[in-house]
Amino acid sequence: MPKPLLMDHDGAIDDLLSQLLVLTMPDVELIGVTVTPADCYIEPALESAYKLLQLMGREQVPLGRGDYYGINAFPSEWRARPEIINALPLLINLPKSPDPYGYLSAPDLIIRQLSTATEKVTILMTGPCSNLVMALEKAPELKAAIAEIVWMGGAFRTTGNVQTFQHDGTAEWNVFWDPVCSQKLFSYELPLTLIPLDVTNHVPVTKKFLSTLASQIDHKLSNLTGQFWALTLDTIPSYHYTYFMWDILATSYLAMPEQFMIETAKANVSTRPPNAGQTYLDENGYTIRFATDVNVAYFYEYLLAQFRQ
Ligand code: AGV
Ligand code: CA
Repeated sequence: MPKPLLMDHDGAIDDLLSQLLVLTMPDVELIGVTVTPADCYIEPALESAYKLLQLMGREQVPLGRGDYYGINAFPSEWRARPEIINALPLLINLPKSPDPYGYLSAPDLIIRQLSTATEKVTILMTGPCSNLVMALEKAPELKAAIAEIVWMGGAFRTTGNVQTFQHDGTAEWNVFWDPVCSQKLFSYELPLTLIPLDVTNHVPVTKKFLSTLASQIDHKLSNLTGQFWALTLDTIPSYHYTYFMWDILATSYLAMPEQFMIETAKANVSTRPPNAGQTYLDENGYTIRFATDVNVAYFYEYLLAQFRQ
């Protein structure tokens, strides 16, 4: 029996690649996708999410629209990328997407899917966690319906990737966007596994990987994902602008948990400047799990195999 999965993403290129990867997994039954307007503008991102469902013949999977805008906004240049995705040759001519304002709000879709599920649901989040936290604030009893939460977020024993005013650089963006909801999520002490920068730093998007992916371009998904990834290389080649397989690594955890090194720890989230959104180890904090390492070669091979469709 495939395990039921709710996914919340925030429309960046690796979020969309992650949605596609989920749709290739035989052991996962996607029961809903909600989109957070964080690393995207919501209308084109909902269209991208719908187009990927169409491409895989899964347009019956319900989408939910995030209406809450976090505390610390993402840079606009990052948010605008789904417009380009929607114009790619494999996506532009798909039948028209629904009106983005016709969707249920994201927390309401999460509540509906959790309350009607017949077994415990796994939740994958590849953007900020606000939609889930708002759903659980409204319906706290649904915490019992969650099997595990897998979240790309945080930075524990490494520097963060936020570089902005009134900030010391210790936070990771998904946590920084809404430090208050992030701290609430930690405080629930649900089975929460973080895939933080500590482990995603091991998996950059490399030309070597893209070159191997291109050698199997006769497979439709290798063709499409190769184009997605090429769009991420338009950035300045310095640490803070290297594109990593952030969300894709978190998504792969669903299929290959045994390839990760996981640590259980007590931790907390700062909600104030100069380190708002920093996730830090703290004996008096909350119990969480986070990945510290992964079998890198296995991970890249896994992606190449999944996209040979
Ligand atoms: O901090 C990583 C998160 C991931 O969920 N996002 C990108 C991934 O979707 C924010 C981010 C950090 N650096 C970025 C980001 C960059 N250079 N471009 C776009 N987004
Ligand atoms: Ca993301």
